[in-house]
Amino acid sequence: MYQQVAFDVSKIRKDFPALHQEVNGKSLVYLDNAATSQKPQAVIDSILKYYTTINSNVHRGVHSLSRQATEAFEEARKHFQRFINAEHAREVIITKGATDSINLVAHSFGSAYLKEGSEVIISALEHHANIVPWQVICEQKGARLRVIPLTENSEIDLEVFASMLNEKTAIVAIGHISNALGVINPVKEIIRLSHNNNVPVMIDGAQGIVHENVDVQDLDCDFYCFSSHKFYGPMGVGILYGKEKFLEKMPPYQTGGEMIESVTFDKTTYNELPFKFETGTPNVADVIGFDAAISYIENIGMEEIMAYENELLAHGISTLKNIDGVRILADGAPKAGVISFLIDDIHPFDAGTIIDKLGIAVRTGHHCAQPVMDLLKIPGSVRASLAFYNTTEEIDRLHEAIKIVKQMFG
Ligand code: 7TS
Repeated sequence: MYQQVAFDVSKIRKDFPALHQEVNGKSLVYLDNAATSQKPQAVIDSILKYYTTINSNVHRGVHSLSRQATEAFEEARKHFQRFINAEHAREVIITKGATDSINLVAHSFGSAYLKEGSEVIISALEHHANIVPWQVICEQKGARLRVIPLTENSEIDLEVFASMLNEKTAIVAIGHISNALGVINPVKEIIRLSHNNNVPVMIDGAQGIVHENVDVQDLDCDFYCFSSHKFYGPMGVGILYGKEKFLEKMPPYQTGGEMIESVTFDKTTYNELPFKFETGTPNVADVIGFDAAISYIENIGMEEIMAYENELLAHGISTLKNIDGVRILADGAPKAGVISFLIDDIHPFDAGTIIDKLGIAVRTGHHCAQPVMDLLKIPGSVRASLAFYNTTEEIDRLHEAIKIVKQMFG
């Protein structure tokens, strides 16, 4: 459907205006893509175009602008549906982001399906966004939150996981790719094992959608969520895919306008899917911007992106490992997009500060995944997270910066 172009990183970089600036007097090397990605001009243009032309509220106006905005919004939804290969557009709910999507599932699914003594399974690798909502709903319902331990290599221990599934398990909620370590979880196997026990699975795809080809029907996951802003789209928009059979039975998460069919002071009836879960005026401009981001990605091709990113990751790991005293976390585990590391016993924050002075953006700390850092008995790490617009030269700049950090603290 879309014309595929050969992968040409220098040409691609021209599409991202924010990459071409100096930070601290040096040309910027942006390696904090797991926190948020930079945006191609096509996305920025589409938002500008929306606000300068069809801006109006959706799903309610008979006037032309409102109809055009509604059409663009619903076309975007269909595009998201095709991109993840959901069976129906009504299974694609527009949210504010991955965190919002997970809260929706935890609270709405939790209120319909959790009872006293139920169990929810997550893993020790999760981002706080896939821990805290489950903790809260479990507390409210008298349910138990269980955590799959990791192997020595920081991978999910599948054997232990299989033994944890039982008739009390209400749901399994697992990240596709760990943001803190970059480990790719065996989500297909987790889903298979869970379904053998009639347990539904939610995948937190905030990092997964960025680095993997996601087909929700092939995965057979029951829920899959992600954020636009990590996937080259604007902030403030996310997607929750859910199987209709669950979404139909789940109560609304928030209430108000949009999500209703009819309101009287005696009784309110709810709108059909997906609107039952979309309360109030949505972020129309940024949904349209995310639509443009997906078109941009499709134009390059997910396969091409994945192949290039894997080469870059392999180059990064081997380059950084060459430096004496650099320890790469979860080394040897299957990984995508992330190199999380320590330099001697230098505190990650100190290292990050110097690396920033050299014009390189990396993240330091626990990366909102404090439990896995506790498990590894470290305060945090330095994390270089990659996008398809990064280059081997940029990795080499990071290599030089780490050597300078070592000299300064050595
Ligand atoms: N799940 C995972 C796996 C994540 O990496 C993140 C954000 C979230 C959920 C939450 O996404 P949000 O868009 O709702 O904020 N991860 C990071 C990170 O690694 N650095 O900053 C944010």
